[in-house]
Amino acid sequence: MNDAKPDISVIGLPASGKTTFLAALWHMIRESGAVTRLRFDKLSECNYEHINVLAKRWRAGKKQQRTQTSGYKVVRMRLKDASDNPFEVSFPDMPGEDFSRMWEKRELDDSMKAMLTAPAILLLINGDTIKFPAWIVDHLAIAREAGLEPSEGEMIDWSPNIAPTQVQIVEILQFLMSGELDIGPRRLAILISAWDEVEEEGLNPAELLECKLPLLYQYLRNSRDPWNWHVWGVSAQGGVYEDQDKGEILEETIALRGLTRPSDRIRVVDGEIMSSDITLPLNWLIS
Ligand SMILES: Nc1nc2c(ncn2[C@@H]2O[C@H](COP(=O)(O)OP(=O)(O)OP(=O)(O)O)[C@@H](O)[C@H]2O)c(=O)[nH]1
Ligand SMILES: [Mg+2]
Repeated sequence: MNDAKPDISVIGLPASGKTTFLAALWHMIRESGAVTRLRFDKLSECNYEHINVLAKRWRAGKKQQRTQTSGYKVVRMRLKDASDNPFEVSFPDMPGEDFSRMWEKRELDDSMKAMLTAPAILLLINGDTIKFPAWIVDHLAIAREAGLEPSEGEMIDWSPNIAPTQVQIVEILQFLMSGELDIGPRRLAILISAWDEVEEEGLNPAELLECKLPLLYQYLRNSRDPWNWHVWGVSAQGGVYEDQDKGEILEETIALRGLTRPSDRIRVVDGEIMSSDITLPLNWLIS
């Protein structure tokens, strides 16, 4: 893997929407006639075949497959802004579990170190699957309801992956601001993904962050670490995609597939402003 430092790194917990975001971005910056703030320059590391397969799946309205360790591919993409200044975005298209493990165990190799010391970070949080704080007794109650009653005397151990989403994320952000990863103030774009699933709650992205992830919101608002941050809601699919591997057929996906321009599925929400330009948060990160 390339050990040079990218300008922006894209990170997120398991199933946070990393691969879907990459697929939608790749499609949109190459769709003829699509209007985007940033334009494609070149791929600096990646095989086209891998990324084209992701975009093809996205266009067909199929869920991305979970990224497997064996399928781990780094994608480094060069984009350019309106003044033709190029910059590099790194998408370690790796399973989110690898990120989780890295933070749980604090183990980093050199290429990960280079990636995580990028001056700008794009962090994806799946708005549809936020894990709220819960007591072990609640986990027990849920297990019982599902008919998975633990046997007498069996203990449910705490493990980092049952921690609430916001606890894991604050931990990750603190990790990025400590020790050898501490490079001083940096920019952070928080993207609440699967926005189509949460928008009916009537909150804008910042309000959702405050209501559903209050610990994260307070950590950022109180400038506990020097993040220059902003939050967007992003729907990289525009709605629910069928899980065709399970034979699912959904009206919602059929409607999305019917749009003349696939990039019209995309929605990027900044406060009360809506756009379909998926490059806007990346543009903010480099501006
Ligand atoms: N409704 C909706 N679901 C989305 C959207 N973006 C992603 N998802 C769903 O979120 C889930 C995870 O998306 P992925 O892109 O595979 O996430 P990932 O971070 O690459 O996951 P791993 O590689 O497994 O760590 C999938 O079921 C997607 O269909 C969206 O815009 N809308
Ligand atoms: Mg993935």
